[in-house]
Amino acid sequence: MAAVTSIAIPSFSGLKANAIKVNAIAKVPTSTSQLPRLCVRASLKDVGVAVVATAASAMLASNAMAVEVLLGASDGGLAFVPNNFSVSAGETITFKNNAGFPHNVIFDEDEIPSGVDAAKISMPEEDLLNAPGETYSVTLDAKGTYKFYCSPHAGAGMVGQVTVN
Ligand SMILES: [Cu+2]
Repeated sequence: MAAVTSIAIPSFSGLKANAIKVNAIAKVPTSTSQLPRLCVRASLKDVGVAVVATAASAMLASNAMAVEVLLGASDGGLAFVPNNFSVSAGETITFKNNAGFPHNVIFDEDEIPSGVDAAKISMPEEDLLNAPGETYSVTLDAKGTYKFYCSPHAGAGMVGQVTVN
C-alpha cells in the first residue's frame, strides 16, 4: 500500500483543467527515538565535592594564622597550655576550655602595653567558660608583652604571658 495518497482537485476556473495535488502522508511514524538521559545527578555530585574541598582549604588557610591555648591541662592541672608564647600582631589567639573549668581570660591592666585597654581584650569579669570546648578568642594588635590570668584559678597559678611581635 502506498504511503502517499494523491488527490486531484478540479480547478474552478473552468478554462483550464488545472489540478492541485495534495500530498497527504498516510502513515505518520509514531515511534520517536528515545532521547538519551543526561547524567545530571552525577555532574552535580562532582560539583558538590569540589565546593566541599574548597571550604576545607579555606579553613586550613585561616587556621594557619591562629594560636590555640588550652584552658586547663589534660592531666587536670590548673594552667594555660602553653602559658608563655608568642604571636604576630593581628594573629588570633583562641582560648579553649579543656579541663578543670570554669575558666576565664583576664588581661592584667598593669601588665600590657601602654595605651591598650585591658577591658577590651579581656572576657567580661562576670563571664566564665563553663562547657567543654567553649572558646574565647582575642586579637592583639599592639606589640609588646601581655600578662593574663584566670580569675577563679589565679591563686592556684593559672597565669600566662603572650608576646606580640
Ligand atoms: Cu581557670
